[in-house]
Amino acid sequence: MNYQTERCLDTMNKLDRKDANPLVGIIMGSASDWETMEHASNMLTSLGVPHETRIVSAHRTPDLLFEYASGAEQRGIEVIVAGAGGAAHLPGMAASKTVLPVLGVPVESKVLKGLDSLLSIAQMPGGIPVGTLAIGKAGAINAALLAAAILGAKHPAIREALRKFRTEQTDRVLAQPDPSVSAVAIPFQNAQKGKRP
Ligand code: RP5
Repeated sequence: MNYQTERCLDTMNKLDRKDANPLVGIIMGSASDWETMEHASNMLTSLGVPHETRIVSAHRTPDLLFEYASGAEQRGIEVIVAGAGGAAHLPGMAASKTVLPVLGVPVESKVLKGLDSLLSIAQMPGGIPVGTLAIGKAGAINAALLAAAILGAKHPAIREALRKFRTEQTDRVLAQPDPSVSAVAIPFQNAQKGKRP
């Protein structure tokens, strides 16, 4: 392990979240990606999927990226979720160093609104796949759900947690079939609190 990798691992051990025996590794290129990637972490938590979250940058800590991706399988990680923005090489480079499934989340960049991230992640050359999700929060949530679906083939409890999530989601929609009811109800509640509708 070289000096750069050692220093990053040392810092991360102090800062990062890690469940016991994580099955999913959520990595992201920068702390600024957390606003997006926390939605993946929250969804995995609500499904009871043990996971870890780490900053691993393809550009700023390339040696750490190689170390993380090549060692993930041996540590018991079964799916990697990688979020990055701009020239988003992290998911593709991670995928090139492991045979684990890698799910890429394009983070919404300031200048190009995440279109750059999306194309960087989706347009992998044949031979190294990255499962690419939507830009931003929706993509982060769906990456967690897709990771759970993959894990569900081997872990029955995760499959059942996913089934329960889907049932509850459907029930919530069916319980509120008329949008005009909630559209009226919300301004009314605000009026009760003295707010303008
Ligand atoms: C990428 O560059 C990161 O994934 C992030 O989305 C983007 C900007 O990073 P910061 O300049 O905010 O650290 O590597």
